[in-house]
Amino acid sequence: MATLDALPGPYTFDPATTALLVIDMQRDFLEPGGFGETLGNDVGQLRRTIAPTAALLAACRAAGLPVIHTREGHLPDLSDCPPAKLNRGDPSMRIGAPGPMGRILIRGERGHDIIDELAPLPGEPVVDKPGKGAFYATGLGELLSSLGVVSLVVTGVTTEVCVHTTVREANDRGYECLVLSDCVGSYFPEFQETGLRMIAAQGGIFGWVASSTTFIAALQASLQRT
Ligand code: C5J
Repeated sequence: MATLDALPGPYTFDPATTALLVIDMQRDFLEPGGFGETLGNDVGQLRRTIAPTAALLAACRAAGLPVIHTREGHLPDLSDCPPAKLNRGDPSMRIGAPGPMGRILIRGERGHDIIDELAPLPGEPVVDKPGKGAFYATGLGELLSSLGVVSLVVTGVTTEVCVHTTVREANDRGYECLVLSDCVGSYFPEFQETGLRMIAAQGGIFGWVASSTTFIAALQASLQRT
């Protein structure tokens, strides 16, 4: 077992039953010239998560933790995209419209894929999700059950949208979620701060929050003891 300082209090996990979940580190959200930037967002707010997430991936892979990646996106015929999601925002910038890196949020398009810096290794599951949460309409729950996972270390973008929705879904399903503050990002600094505070509020209503260096130190110390 390992324990680390977190908010709202110590987080204890067993590396043997813990997985890393990396949410939607996709080109369209993170890369200059992608869909997110075209909407007027400052991708620098998300890109600061890349270096700490790369270090975290290396540490989790070395420790043998399962690493699971997700991507938000839809089938080319949009049959898995409800009208309520499709009909949002400027029609020229909607899901399925031609974007700077292919059709926006469509599976198989360049912008939909994960950035090169954090590319999944062969054999690491990539969960394609049509919703904001990673459990909705995916096989993630079954995958985690098959791996015996009870604790989730959650990273990715964006803090207040897909990270939050996934952590809430996971919390309702009984997973103990640790969100790493420097490995999650929002285009909006106030949402980043409040999103993290909301997770740890009220005694950890959705989970725990800590830095990636704190988590990596606890992981490595626990493995040295075994
Ligand atoms: C994610 C979004 N991944 N913000 N999507 O958070 O629309």
